[in-house]
Amino acid sequence: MFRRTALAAGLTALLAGPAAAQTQITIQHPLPLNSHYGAGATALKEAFERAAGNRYRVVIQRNDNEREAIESVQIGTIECVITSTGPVGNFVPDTRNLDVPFLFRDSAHARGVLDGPIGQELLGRFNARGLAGVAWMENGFRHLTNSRREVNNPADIRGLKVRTMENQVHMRAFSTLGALPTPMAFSELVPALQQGTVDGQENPIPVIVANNLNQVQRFLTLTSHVYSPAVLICNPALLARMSAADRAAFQEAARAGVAANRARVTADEESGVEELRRRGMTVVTTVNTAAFQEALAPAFAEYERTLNAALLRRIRDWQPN
Ligand code: EAX
Repeated sequence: MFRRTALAAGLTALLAGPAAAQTQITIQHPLPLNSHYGAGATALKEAFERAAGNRYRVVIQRNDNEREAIESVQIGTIECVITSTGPVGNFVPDTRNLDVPFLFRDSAHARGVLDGPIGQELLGRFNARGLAGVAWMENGFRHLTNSRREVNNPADIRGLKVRTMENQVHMRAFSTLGALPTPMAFSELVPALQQGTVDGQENPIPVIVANNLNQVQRFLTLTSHVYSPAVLICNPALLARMSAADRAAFQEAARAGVAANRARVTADEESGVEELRRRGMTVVTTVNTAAFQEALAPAFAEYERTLNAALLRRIRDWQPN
């Protein structure tokens, strides 16, 4: 009996011909799956696997060292990464313009700029660096936390050891405010806060909530000092190997990922502050933004000299249609 079934199964496989090879696409990102990056990656996975009829399998992995993950995409050991622009300026310098504090008025301004010609132009700059910029996702507006004292105005930041991303624009801003910026990968952040190597850090509410940074930080000030874009970057060879139809389906799936990511950021920003208060953080909600902008004047002058002043003006002048 078994012999006949085995034979039958063998014959069917033979007649069906070789099983359609499934291509695996690994997407890494630095946050828990239950996060705004996880939401984006999952929506992309579901949409693309559905569109590509299982010829592709998207695998989502956590790697909380964004720079390392970008390097892996560049050499092709993984296919894609969702990363903040934190370390991206080290690969694609033009993206540093997006990291200027107080550049974006609000999320609508940022999303509008990134979804428009400026955003597309900047994505085009990745090719020259052996990377493919696929879509702009979102991390959110960054806020300052620390374990030493309440921060109500720029003077309160003086002398604080603040972890920044590996980002020269952000480091320049914090040193201008009199803080001691310490650049490090996200993977090193929590141990550094626990050991007191640094007093504080800055991140969007969705990141602070998803990583329980309230466990290692006591004070939160809603500085909204900089908008933090995220970007889906892939290995160019992956896209080149795809058929035109699959590439279009992948781009469409990336758009679904962007929508899910941004919706999650909006939801986390709406509920996150109360959640962090509930978890015991002391939250300063009213911040004298003009005082921070004034204190950053020397840094702004330097950005106008060292970054792309014309691009910064185009971004500031952007208005919805
Ligand atoms: O992209 O490193 C950071 O603080 C980033 O905001 C985090 O990795 C999410």
